[in-house]
Amino acid sequence: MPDFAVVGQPNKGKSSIVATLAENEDIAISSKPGTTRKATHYDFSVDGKLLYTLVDTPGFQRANRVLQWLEAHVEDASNRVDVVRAFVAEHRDDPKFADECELLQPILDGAGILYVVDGSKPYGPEFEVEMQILQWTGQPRMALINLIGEGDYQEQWRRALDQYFSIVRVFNAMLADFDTRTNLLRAFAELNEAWRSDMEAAIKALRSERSRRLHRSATEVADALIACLSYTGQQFVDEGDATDGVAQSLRNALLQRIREREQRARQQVQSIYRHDRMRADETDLVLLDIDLFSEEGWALFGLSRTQLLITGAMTGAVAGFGIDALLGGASLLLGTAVGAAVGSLGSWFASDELAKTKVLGQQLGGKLVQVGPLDAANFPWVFLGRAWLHHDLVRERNHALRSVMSAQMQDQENVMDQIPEDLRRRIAQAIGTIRKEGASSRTRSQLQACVEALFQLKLESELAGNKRPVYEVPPAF
Ligand SMILES: Nc1nc2c(ncn2[C@@H]2O[C@H](COP(=O)(O)OP(=O)(O)O)[C@@H](O)[C@H]2O)c(=O)[nH]1
Ligand SMILES: [Mg+2]
Repeated sequence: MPDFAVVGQPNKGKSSIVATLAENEDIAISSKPGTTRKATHYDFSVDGKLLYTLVDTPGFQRANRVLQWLEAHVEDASNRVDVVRAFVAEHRDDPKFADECELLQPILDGAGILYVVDGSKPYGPEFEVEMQILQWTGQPRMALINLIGEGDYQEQWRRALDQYFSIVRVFNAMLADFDTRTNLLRAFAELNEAWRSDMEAAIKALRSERSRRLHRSATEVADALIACLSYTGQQFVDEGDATDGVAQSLRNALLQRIREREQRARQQVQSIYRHDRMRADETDLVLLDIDLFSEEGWALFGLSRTQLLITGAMTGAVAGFGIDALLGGASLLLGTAVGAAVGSLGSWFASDELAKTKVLGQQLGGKLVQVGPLDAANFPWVFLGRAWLHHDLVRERNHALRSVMSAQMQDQENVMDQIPEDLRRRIAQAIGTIRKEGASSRTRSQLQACVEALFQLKLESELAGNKRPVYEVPPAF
């Protein structure tokens, strides 16, 4: 399988590139130069199959001295790689050249070269020395221009790099999307004929893994929603004892259980995308952070009141449970009057309407207080809206990004109002059936297919004028 050694000066984003291409969130990335001391191999496998290996290396430290040594020891152009080999053999234990030996060894072992430079800083002759050393190895090589700061010296860099590298690309390991990543792998295939079929297989595997991940995530989210719709809380109380306090604490416990189930689904989705170590506080998104049961969250992630009504009326799903609550008594109005009455209102949230309390008399005396299941019409939409945004953020998040995830949207936007009508209708039907009849394997796969269709939609255009959610980049950048 192809190996690629990522080399360059310290602090040019080598480890970041390795983290993104190997989907490894454990690789140390730091603004402190010298964080990477040893050449480390990171295998990238999908479905148990090794696709390629990336080697993270320390940066060049004494390139000038190395080139001097090489030039002093070369006899003719045909034995250049042997001279590099001799250099490493002779200096292996010399601490002065520890970094150079570490970075050259994998190349001498057959790795392709990915030379990383920072295109936001000017080119300088000191880089030419490094490029020459790499050229001496004779290995296939590509240059990656990383734009770390504000400046733009790409043209200058390209002119220099073109002389030493067969392919020169701009690549941002933090923000590259899936297509940019696969395009880069395609360029790897062009570097060396011998790698072509392996790299093409890797791209194919990556694509099918992407749809598999989406499918698995949709299944997790559908299952979590089904579970949340089924939860109830019950407690026995003696005859004559008050039930209000009991109902209140059952209700709080029910909501808490649902919050935790949502959290678990998020963890599972993160795990599917190999973001296991993303801690809870790192997913405390500006938006996803909003409490599952809050007016603010429902306004953003639920259907608007109008859409809820239209969707409910279309499918008959709302009618059974709470159309009066939904309309605040407006259901006495008819036809267009209803639309007009609710059209100007935002989304609907009433915390006391979330779940009903029943008090059941018992044969042997006493009472059973039951709270739930949750019957608020908008709950499933809020749940799915949040899951959609969360999935989108996790899926597009590169493993080099260590910052807090964040997205921005216009406050007044109803996320779920943006999905196409036929999908909205399908979701409403699936949820309606699950609420009425409970989940069967048929309704489960119906809902799961809906969630999968939802996750395939891009959260974009209507959102705050941004093409995509904005991913916040840490201030240090
Ligand atoms: N803005 C920005 N910062 C980057 C990019 N790549 C790396 N960095 C930052 O640059 C620093 C060095 O990155 P690292 O990958 O550890 O570089 P290495 O020393 O070459 O391995 C870290 O603080 C990174 O977060 C990039 O594409 N854009
Ligand atoms: Mg590093």
